Amino acid sequence: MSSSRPALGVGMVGYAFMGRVHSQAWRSVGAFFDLPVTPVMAVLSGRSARTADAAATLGWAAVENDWKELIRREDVHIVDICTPGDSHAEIAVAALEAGKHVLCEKPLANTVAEAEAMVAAAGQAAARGVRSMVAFNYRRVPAVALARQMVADGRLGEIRHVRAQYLQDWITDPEFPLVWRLQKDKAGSGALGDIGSHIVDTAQFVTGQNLTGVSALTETFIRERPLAGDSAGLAAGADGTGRGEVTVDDAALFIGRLSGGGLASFEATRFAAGRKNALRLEINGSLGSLAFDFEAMNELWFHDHTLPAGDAGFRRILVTESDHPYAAAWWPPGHGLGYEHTFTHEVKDFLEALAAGTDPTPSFADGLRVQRVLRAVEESAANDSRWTAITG
Ligand code: SOE
Repeated sequence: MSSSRPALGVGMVGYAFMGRVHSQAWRSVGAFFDLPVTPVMAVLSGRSARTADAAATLGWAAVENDWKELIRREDVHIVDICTPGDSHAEIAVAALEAGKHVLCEKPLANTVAEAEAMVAAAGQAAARGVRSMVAFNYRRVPAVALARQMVADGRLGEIRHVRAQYLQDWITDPEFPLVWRLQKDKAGSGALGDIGSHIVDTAQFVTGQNLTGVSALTETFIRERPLAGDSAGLAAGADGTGRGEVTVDDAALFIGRLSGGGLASFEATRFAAGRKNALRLEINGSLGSLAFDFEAMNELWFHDHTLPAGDAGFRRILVTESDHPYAAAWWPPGHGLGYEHTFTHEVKDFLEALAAGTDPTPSFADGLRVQRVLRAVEESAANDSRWTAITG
């Protein structure tokens, strides 16, 4: 569809879960969206001997074993960072300084200090026309984008409550191995950073408001786990060589205030047995309410409180009509989208911003804002849930 447009070479670092889903997005985006540029899957970087196989399977033309070499390449214009959080800052700052646009997985970094360095590098790069974006993909679920539009259009009136949950169950079994997502030095935090970061970003995105302070509880239910043979991802097998300490939270609960005066509650856990990827959001405003659950991601529920009580109820909007966000590019009404499409939408919006010379969102500054909430949650939880303002 977009083959006669200028080409932009993509270099991706990391090829586990996020690398696979980003590859799918880069592969398919030009087939469904009429883009102003053509992304070229130029090079994949990974440290292990499996990188070449991964590149062949996922559709990357070349391989580098050192990400620094990937950044140096002239055929790479965009660096897509799909590694654990401990390397985000180093790779992103180096890429931006080398004049490469950067798409970076979430959470932006493992600490506020790293995120601040990334924002500073992004600011300097932007002055040279080099752009950056953090990959909070759930903003690009059509139903979530529609929810934001409805709030912005005033359909909910004044926002009083936000109830956000991200519920998974993949580490409920105490014998599930100690993968990198359970190690603080690699992941920064546990459920809090991995999935709590998503609900903080989604809540702030949909309401257009920021959290100003929090009071929090965190817990680690299983403190030791079998060492992981290969800590590649969610399904890694244990290698039977002993046990190691879980150094992150298993669950985080917090309440907060929104800049517009509303109250918000958040729950992030990987111990909600039976819940697989339940990113849920309910918003109550003076004129109505919205409810969303990613496990039924093509649906948005709306209660219009201006209607006569007898008629109002909650009505289901099937977010697959051609006038819904992103939907027209895909299938006929009612046929629905999945998890991977959110990443396709993400790279589509990213590429359009690059072509237009505008700053894509969410920006690194948005990622830093989320990082400050995560830090406040950890500080509050470490201090008997003391109220902790979000500063900076
Ligand atoms: C694991 O909890 C995980 O893959 C997250 O890392 C992703 O960000 C989320 O989209 C799904 O769950």
